Amino acid sequence: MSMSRMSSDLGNVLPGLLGIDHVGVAVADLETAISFYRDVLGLQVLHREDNLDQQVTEVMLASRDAAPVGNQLQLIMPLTDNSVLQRFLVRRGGGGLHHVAYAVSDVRSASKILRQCGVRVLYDAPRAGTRGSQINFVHPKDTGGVLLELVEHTAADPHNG
Ligand code: V0V
Ligand code: CO
Repeated sequence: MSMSRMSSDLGNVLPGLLGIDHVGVAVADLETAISFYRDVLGLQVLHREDNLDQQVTEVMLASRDAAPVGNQLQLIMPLTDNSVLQRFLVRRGGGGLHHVAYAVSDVRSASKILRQCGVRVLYDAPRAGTRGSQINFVHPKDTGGVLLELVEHTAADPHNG
């Protein structure tokens, strides 16, 4: 699949792409990572949640002065040894940049369009993400080596405007 093919299929734009929502960093020790980003960098912990579907425990942080949407850092730690994240940590020999998440207005339609463009969208239907969002992923081998998350926030989410 060439880039020119992708461009013409999309008209150079993915409808409903709102911007970068968060960057996901995989860590083996959540508390140590929090103490760097909160106590040294000065980010604020906005949210903490266990996602049993993804088998991760996660913390969202942002600068106090950041806009309420986007600009967030997601620290993720595996909940179990069966987690895909645990495989990532073992393979990399420790933590690292795990994914970049893009906010979209409609994760189903974004997934469908990306699939039509020949990229591997991982789930047939969106799954539960942080704070009640709906998420899907594009395989890192189709994006230049970084796992890409699509996230649609729900109306009830205070971080959605
Ligand atoms: C694997 N690879 C990656 C990667 N994970 N490259 C860049 N970024 C990543 N995160 C590379 C790996 O180095 C290998 O490359 C190749 O892909 C296959 O590796 P693997 O260990 O066999 O991995 P797979 O294929 O079993 O799993 C990779 C995928 C998996 C992407 C399919 O991680 C997955 O299903 N991810 C989606 C779910 C997820 O990541 N959840 C955690 C975030 P070489 O060595 O062959 O070249 S949860 C979240 O963000 C939430 C809840 C939220 O925001 O709300
Ligand atoms: Co994420």
